[in-house]
Amino acid sequence: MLEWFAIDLIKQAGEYIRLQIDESYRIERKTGKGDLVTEIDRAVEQLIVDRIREAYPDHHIVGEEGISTEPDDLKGTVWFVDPIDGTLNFIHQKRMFAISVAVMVDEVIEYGFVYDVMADELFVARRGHGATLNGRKLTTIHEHHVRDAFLSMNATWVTPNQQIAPEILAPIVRDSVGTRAHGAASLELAWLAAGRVDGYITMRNMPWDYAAGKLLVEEVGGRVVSLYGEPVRYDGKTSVLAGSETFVKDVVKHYVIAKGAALEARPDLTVTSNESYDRVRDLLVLANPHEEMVREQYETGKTYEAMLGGELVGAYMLVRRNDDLIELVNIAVKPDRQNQTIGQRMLQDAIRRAEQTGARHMLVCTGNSSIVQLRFYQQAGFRFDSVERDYFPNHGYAALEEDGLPLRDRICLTREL
Ligand code: 2AM
Ligand code: CA
Repeated sequence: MLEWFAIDLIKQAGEYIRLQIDESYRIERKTGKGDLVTEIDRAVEQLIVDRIREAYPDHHIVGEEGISTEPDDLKGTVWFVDPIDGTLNFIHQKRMFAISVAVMVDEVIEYGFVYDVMADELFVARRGHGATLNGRKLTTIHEHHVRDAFLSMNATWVTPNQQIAPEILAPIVRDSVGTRAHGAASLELAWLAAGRVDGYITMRNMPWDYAAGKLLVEEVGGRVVSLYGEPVRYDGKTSVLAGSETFVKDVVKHYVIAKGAALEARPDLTVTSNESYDRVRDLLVLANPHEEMVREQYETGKTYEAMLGGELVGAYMLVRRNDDLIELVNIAVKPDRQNQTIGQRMLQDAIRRAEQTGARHMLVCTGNSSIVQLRFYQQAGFRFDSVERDYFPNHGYAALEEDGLPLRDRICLTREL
């Protein structure tokens, strides 16, 4: 069966690495000084890919070194393979690196294997069946807040870097019991599942780094999400925040989203005053399909646009209702840029700008079926204020369903500034 096949395969690959580790091998640089690949990484991936293809010719394989058949989508069975996770450790320390293999069936991870090659520790998770370390069952992890957690995180993320402002994660390092940089994502997640660390944070992982470790953590009651508390993606780079439910909530709420920290998360995101309606028209009508209304709001209010690198990714408007009240309207994020916290950061920006106008309250209205938005506004401190029943059908909006709910009533929320 698949589990035994995978274990046998990983043990064989591990044996090969142990034989090669003291031999000389070629090292190449991939994207940067810390991103290296050796001949061994490639040879191990080749070995694993060959055996999977022989045993399961219809399965897809996504491997870090690209010796694989990358699927167009994640349907069917997909293997995520990192032949050596923690290549820098492999090269320099000759320990603390792992073979990481995950098996996904129809977009759900069913098996996760993380093998610490030099320690000969094999962590196995099967969805719904728990997790083991060398055959011994792992128990449910303990709940920790940041203040009583022992963490694993690379120092990179608290020094100037491309992914996050250092001031966001530095307080977590300061408040925790201790922080260690272990340098192999899959192993750090496996150790979390074994209770050896209480939290793991990184800003840059690929599915082959975390997919196996994520299932290990989940099978012992932990959570693995993005740093902003969103589900991690399997189609590209993501941040990873892992730990007990308590730890994950504590980090997202009190360190990342609190005080508008999310606004700084991408240093290359800027929000500035918009000067041309045509530039933002397509975005604004995503938020409100009634263009005449949008056009009128554009004339009476102020519009802001969000740029990520050179790309226009979002827009919103502020409309003054009276001396005390300012309304946020038509906040929109480009569809392929959604769920990347851009909306959150535009909202923080809007609140800051509204504060500067001297208004005392901020208003925002949305539909009863916009569950995500209702959550999003409440997280930013907005509270329910009023409901206008049947606002949408009465104002000529086309029948629309979101999350299985018909769009009917307009919900307005307010927040003190
Ligand atoms: P690797 O050794 O297989 O490249 C290092 O802190 C951790 O992040 C390791 O698990 C490492 O995996 C991973 N990592 C390093 N550089 C990365 C990159 N550019 N993209 C994704 N993951 C990376
Ligand atoms: Ca690797």
